[in-house]
Amino acid sequence: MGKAKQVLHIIFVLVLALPALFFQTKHIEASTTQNLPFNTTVTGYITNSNLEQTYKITLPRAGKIKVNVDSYIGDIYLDLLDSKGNKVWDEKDIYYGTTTTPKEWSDDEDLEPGTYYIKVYQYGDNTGKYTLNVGYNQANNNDVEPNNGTLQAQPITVNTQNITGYISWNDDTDYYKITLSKAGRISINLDSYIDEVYLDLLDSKRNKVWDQKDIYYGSPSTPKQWSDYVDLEPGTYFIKIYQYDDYTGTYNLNVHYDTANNNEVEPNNGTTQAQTLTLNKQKISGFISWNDDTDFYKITLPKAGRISVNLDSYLDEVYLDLFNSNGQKIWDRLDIYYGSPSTPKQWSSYEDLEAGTYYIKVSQYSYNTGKYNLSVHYTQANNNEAEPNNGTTQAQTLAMNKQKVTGYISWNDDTDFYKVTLPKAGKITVNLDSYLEEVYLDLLDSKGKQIWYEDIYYGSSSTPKQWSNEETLSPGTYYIKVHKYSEHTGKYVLSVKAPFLLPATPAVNIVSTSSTSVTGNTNTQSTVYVKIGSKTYSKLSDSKGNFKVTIPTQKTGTKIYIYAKNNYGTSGQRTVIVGAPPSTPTITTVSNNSTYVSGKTSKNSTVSVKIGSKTYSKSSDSKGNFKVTIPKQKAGTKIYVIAKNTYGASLQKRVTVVDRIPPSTPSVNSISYKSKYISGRAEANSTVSAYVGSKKIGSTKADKYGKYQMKISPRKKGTSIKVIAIDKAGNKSGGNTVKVR
Ligand SMILES: [Ca+2]
Ligand SMILES: [Ca+2]
Ligand SMILES: [Ca+2]
Ligand SMILES: [Ca+2]
Repeated sequence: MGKAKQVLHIIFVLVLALPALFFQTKHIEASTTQNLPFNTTVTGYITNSNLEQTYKITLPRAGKIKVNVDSYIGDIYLDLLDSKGNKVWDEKDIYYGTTTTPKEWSDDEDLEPGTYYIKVYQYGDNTGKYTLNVGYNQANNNDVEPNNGTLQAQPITVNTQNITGYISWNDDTDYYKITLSKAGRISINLDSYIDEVYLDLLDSKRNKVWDQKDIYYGSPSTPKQWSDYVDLEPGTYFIKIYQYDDYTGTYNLNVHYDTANNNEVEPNNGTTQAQTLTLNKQKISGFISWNDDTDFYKITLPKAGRISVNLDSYLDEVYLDLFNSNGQKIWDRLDIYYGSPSTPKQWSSYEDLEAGTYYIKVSQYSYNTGKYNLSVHYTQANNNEAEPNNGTTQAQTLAMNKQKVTGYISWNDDTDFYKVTLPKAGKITVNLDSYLEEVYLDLLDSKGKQIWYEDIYYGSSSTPKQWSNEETLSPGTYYIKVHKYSEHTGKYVLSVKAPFLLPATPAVNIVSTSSTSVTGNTNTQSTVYVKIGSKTYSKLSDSKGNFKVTIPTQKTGTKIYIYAKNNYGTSGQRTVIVGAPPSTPTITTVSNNSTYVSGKTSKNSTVSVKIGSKTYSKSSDSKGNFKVTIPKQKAGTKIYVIAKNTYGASLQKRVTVVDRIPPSTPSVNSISYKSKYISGRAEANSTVSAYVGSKKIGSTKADKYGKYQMKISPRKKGTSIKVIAIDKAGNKSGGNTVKVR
């Protein structure tokens, strides 16, 4: 020991002497305890009279000390004690030192702040010199001790706070507390500079979310960068970091937190807590977490219909169940997988259900957690069948020819019965438009015995299978049974036609503009309807099926629709058009030269030409023109023309045959220069005139025998006299020119 060091030694001994008296442990003796600053080398001697020395070190903050000993002694012991005398190190055995070559020994320890003692003491009877030096590195941790249990747990602000913690010889556990205001995902990130360390995550009741996550391969130079996440409900949680074996050191800790933004209403963990989901409107965002593995939703169908359940799942895998109100499973743990936080699995499935309350259960698959969106689309079936109709006694009566019933086969209704009753034998047709992929239809007799059944397939919700079948049946009651094939559900439209029970399409007599009723024939005791424009007139047919329905008179061309109804439906419809008799014919002049009578009346009418006792007839063409051939008639003959069609006869038209034949050239007896008369023969009753040049010199009327005698003044010999005759109609004969002799 040098002079300076000896002085120091004495000062230390003096300073330490008094407080050292109070130490309770016998291992530390006041006479040999000295303060040892860090990074200061002190030399000590073990002799048979000085068997041990104690050094005191003080750590202002937690950190790592490194104890270095160069021992020139064959063997010595070294202990490290805390301020209470607990042995951090017990009997570190430093051997193989010699007086010439020291044993270079060192060891380190992570320690909390405080006072510690290093005790060097004799082993056996070995004596000699040693040097001691203690290095110190602050851990620079910012965790707040004590934090050794949930009650002391240090709060961490998620997303912002970075903790540097420290596991040391005398602090093996650190607790941190996080508070989640909403459900969400936390990621715990730990950079561990420790060889190996444990991490637990606890809920507020100290249930272990994570148990002994073992984080290893850390080192003071290269931390292990570890991270893990978990989905949690709102609440307080504890992170516990604690020692593995005797490994110590620092770590960095932070917690990242993303709220799930779920809008479900917890607790919703069973049917009684089930959250009501509004059909077609509500999109629920739900969350399956470590501490919530089940969500129940309740839906209510006011009427039978189809629900589509849509789930966007951000979970790797999740279960979905559908129950009815009795707890029966409609869907049993449908397994929805391939979801991920970045790309949800877009899943959908549908079911046809009767009216009622149902439950959807979303539940955890294995340890998968995360978010999902749930919505339910609902379309009413709009079926008009009368449930219950599940057997012959409940069978719904189906009105043949009239009724189309829309029925529905659903998960909870697999059978519908319908009843028809035939008053007489005949052929019926059963028609089914099936929107089901496949369905059975049975025809049963009055005792419920099957007559036939049919497997009707290839229907779809968009395009129904249009099926029909005919059967001739004797009078009686029959049942039609529509029932489920396998698991197929959906809508159908059923009708039964029995045309033989309908009234015949009425036979209708013509209706003219003068008609005040529509008459005809159909089945007996049927109500006959006459529809004109927006008005309908009706009357029951009589015991022979004849009917007479009073109507106001109608204009020509008016369309009238006639049909009959009875208890089994409506007959076919007859259409008649109101017609009128032809118009009074117009006639082109008929002469004694004519070989026909022509003119115009209404189209397609029969034109009759009556002359004396004879009648000649012909149809008018499509424009109403007609031409009826007749024998030539004498002028003055009366002709009667009338036109007829199905609606009646026109007024009669009378025409008189006109004269169009000129008289023959009159004969002229010889005329002398003394003659005072010209005579001859001409057409009976014609007017005979004589001309000299253009001058009329006389005129007379032939008698009924054709004789005429005309008074003239005598004319000179050689004078040319022209004689002509003109009949009553003004027809002129040729001229007869004679010379006066
Ligand atoms: Ca602690
Ligand atoms: Ca939930
Ligand atoms: Ca039904
Ligand atoms: Ca039914």
